[in-house]
Amino acid sequence: SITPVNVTVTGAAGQIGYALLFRIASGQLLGPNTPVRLRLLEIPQGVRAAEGTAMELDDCAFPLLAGIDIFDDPTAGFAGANVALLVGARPRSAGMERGDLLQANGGIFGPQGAAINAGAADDIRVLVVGNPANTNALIAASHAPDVPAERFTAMTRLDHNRALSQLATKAGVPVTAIEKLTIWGNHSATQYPDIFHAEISGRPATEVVADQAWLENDFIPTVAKRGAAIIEARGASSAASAANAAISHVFDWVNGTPAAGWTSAAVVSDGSYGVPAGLISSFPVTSTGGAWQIVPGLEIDSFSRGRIDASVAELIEERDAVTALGLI
Ligand code: NAX
Repeated sequence: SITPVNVTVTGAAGQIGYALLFRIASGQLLGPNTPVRLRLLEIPQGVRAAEGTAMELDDCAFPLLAGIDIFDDPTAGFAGANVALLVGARPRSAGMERGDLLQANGGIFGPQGAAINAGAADDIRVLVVGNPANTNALIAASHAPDVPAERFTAMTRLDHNRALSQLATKAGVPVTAIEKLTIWGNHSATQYPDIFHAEISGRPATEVVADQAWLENDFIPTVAKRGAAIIEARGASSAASAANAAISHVFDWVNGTPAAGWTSAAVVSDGSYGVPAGLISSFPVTSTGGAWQIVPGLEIDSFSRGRIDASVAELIEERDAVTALGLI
């Protein structure tokens, strides 16, 4: 029998955690032949609720679920972890300044990075979901000097899926007809959903949907502000769709992306496309051999250049702010 893969999930008692854990335990994170052992990491106030979720996981009698352990200490929670989903974060409360938000999250992601460095498995792969995701990933990576920086990623797959859905609706095609869409930059309102390389049933998307006004005034802002629209409608932030994106990100990372096309993920920059090396920024990516590769050599026109640069400028500001705060 196969040794179970240890999957640590932080924020396990939260709403994304609730949408995520059952899918992991059912085999959707790593595939139908890989048993998983769940390690739920919460703050002390979240442990009781995590225990309740663990009871429900037990009650599903998932054949692939080899065990569940619950922790409120990061060092214990990440010990032996092969996959870590960093979902728990400090949300911005009313009147909170950005510096305070970064500081509070530095207090979470710094120690978690150190705990990953100290005790995670050699093949550890980290996906940061908790916001500000890119910069939280940068903080965690900077506290894990013995872990290759490429193992720290942040989630823009939800933005990618939102863009796929919006474009498919506009073109009147199924989402499966669309390839080569990209989310660039930060997982924030400055992100740039790029259709200039996208294809719809093999034709350039910009030919199928030749509507620059729609692109600028509808598509880009709708994708970038979708999270706020969900909160407005649902009275709570995206949870099942965020969990779905996290599942797809890790599944593709481990199992590889299909031969055609690409997806989007925030990965450490190697300097490609003018994004300063070391920043964790969203790129068009493929996965082979268990590692992400940035899709090379795409032509970037001046419209896209400006949008990418604006989002990357925000990432640089966030990096400089956490550097000034001594968080990296
Ligand atoms: P919830 O507030 O429902 O749950 C967060 C959970 O994290 C709570 O149970 C809390 O006790 C726990 N937690 C807090 N600090 C912790 C720590 N130091 N260690 C372990 N657990 C800790 O939030 P939820 O709706 O689940 O969202 C979680 C995060 O995902 C938020 O930061 C949110 O902004 C972010 N999102 C990111 C998205 C993305 O695309 N990257 C989209 C969805 C979501 O907005």
